[in-house]
Amino acid sequence: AIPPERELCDRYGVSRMTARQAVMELVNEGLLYRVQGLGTFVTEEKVRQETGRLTSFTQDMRERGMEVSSEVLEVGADQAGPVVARMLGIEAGEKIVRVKRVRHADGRPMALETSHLLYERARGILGLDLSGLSLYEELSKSGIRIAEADQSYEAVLVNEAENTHLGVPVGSPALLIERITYDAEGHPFEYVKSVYRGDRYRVAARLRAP
Ligand code: 16G
Repeated sequence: AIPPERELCDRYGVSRMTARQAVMELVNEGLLYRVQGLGTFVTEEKVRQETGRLTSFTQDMRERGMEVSSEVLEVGADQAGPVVARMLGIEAGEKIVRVKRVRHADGRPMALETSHLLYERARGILGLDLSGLSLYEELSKSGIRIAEADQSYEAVLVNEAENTHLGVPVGSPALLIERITYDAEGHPFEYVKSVYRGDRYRVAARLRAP
C-alpha cells in the first residue's frame, strides 16, 4: 500500500491537489490500483507467458524463480461427460481421472485448474499427493511423452464458484485457458480448463509476417 494522501503531502511538501493528481496518473498508467475501502496499492509485475512453448505450471513458475504449490480440491476417477469425451476423443461415460487444483505461485493463488485425463494413461496418479508435485512430471514418469497441445484463450469474469479459490472479488477479470494435450503418437490424453487471474498473468507472443 502507498501512504495516505495526507502523508504524501507532508513527505513531499506538495498540496493535496498535486498529490491526488500524481496518484491518479499512476493509477491510469496501471502502476497503482485502488481497492475500495482499503487504499491504493502498487501493482505487482504480472507473470508473462510466452505462447508457443508447451510447459507445465511448475516449469513456468520455477523458471521465474517463484515457488510452486497446489491446493488439491479433487483427484479421482469419474465418467466423461459429453464435452470432455469429445475433447479427449472418447465416448461419453468412459472412465477419466479428474484433478482439480488451485495453483499457487509464491504462496498466492494464480490459477484454478481442472484437468481431465484418460483413465488408462493417468490412473497411476490416483494415489499421489499432488500438492507438491507436477502432474506433467508424474505423467512423464509413467511413460507419457508430452508433445503438443492446442490451446485457446478467452476473457472471463471470476464467478462465485471461483473467487474464494482465486482470492479475488467476484467479477474480477480472468483468462480462461483451455488446452488439449497430445502425446508423441498424436493421441490426446488431457483436456484442461484453467482460470488464470487477470491481475497476475499475461500472455505474450512473437509474431512473424506471413
Ligand atoms: C499448466 C497448463 C495445464 C497443465 C498444467 C500442468 C496452462 C495454461 N495450462 O498450468 O494445462 O495441466 O500446467 O502443471 O499453461 P503441473 O505439471 O505443474 O502440474
